[in-house]
Amino acid sequence: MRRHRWHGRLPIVAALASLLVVVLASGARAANPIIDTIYTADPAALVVGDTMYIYAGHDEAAPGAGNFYMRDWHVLSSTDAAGWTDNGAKLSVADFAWAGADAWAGEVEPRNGKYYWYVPVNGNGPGWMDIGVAVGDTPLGPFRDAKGGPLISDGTPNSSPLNIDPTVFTDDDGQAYIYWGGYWGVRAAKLKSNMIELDGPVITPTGLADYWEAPWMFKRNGVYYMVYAANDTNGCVTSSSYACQRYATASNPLGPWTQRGVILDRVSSTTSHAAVVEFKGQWYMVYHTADAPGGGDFRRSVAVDRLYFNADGTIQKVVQTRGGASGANRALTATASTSYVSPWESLAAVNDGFTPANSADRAHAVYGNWPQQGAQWVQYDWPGPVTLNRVRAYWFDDDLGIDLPASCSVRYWTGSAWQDPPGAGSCGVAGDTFNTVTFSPVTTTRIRLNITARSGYSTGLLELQALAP
Ligand code: FUB
Repeated sequence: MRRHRWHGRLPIVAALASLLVVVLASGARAANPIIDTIYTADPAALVVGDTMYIYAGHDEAAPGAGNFYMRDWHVLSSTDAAGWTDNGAKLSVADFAWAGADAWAGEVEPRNGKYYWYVPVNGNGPGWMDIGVAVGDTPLGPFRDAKGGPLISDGTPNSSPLNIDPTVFTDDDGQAYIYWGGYWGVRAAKLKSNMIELDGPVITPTGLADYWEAPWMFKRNGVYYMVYAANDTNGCVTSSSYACQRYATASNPLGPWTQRGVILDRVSSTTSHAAVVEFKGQWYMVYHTADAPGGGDFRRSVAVDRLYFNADGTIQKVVQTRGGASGANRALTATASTSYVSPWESLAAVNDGFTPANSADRAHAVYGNWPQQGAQWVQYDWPGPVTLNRVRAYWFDDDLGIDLPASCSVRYWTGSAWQDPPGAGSCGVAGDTFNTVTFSPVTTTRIRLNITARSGYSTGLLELQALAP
């Protein structure tokens, strides 16, 4: 515990003591879907340094619309695969002078310090979808058309019945490959080292059984993996309006492939589109669903879940989590409010998913209520019911006017009143650690942490978790 007796800012107390301000902060996103401020789809993942980027389509269809309305692509990023930032639209159909609509599923491949973004778009030429390529100097661009026309179109010999969904993979020897195609028509070709021209003929790879669309290629332990959307009724889906994700393996980047099974069951949207990526020693599947509020088949949202390999290199089926996995920190999807936050501090700090090193850790923003004293509170609200059985508080202590509290208690909203959670243990006030309050599970839309300050001090929090059973 830190002790401090500095009161230099206390004269302001009188001026501010009467303030009881409710401040709203939107929670960082980590539970699925990872972003709900816009609808996102067709994710492709790329790890650069300590950041995972997701290059996602942007669904803008009106509620109830029966078609895609997609004009640009957004880049999402995270340094922990839990809290995600939408960096905005970084490429749009308008960046391709020869295209007119349909910003469908793309993928970014790094090469020679540049980032090549392969995207299907409705070209203004004959046929429907073409594949173009943009280039940028950083993972966030800015990106520009790298070619001035399609890389692949209906005029490309042996092209797919629908030229969509490119995935680009660069092997250890530097040879890059592009796979793509829809309407059951998967195709593959080598790319020249300039990354904007095909190198040799388009082939029709074999063994990708029940392939429908959305290929994603990667390599692990010398084995080539292809994940793709299938819509067969032989173990994939019961209605071919939907899709699952199957995967296949090969010992050569152009196949032949051996289909290995389903690794993502049907999602809530009719389409299914996935990427698989290793990030900071863990493997993830990034995919889309219709799970966001107001979502649908043309208003999809990107989700991220863990993916596990067996010892023999086969892949376990991904467990789709909604609103967070069991034991997940539901605070990440809550809206926080408080009795008071100092104007220079941040209420959003309490549910940004940060794990502090100690109670004085200012590596992230912090919540503090100086110069308020006495009773204060921090509350979480959810748009729908969540089930919780633990709350964990990491107290902030700045060795100045903010100290560890004298006491605290957790309460939950029954729908008409605040109540103690059944069997709630004591509310700890230790520094440099998470203080856990455990109780029998409650299903609620609100919880509140009541805080009583030590005499002469204010209080603060670095993180306040609310955990699912
Ligand atoms: O988003 C438009 C299309 O839906 C994509 O290109 C397909 O993979 C499917 O997700």
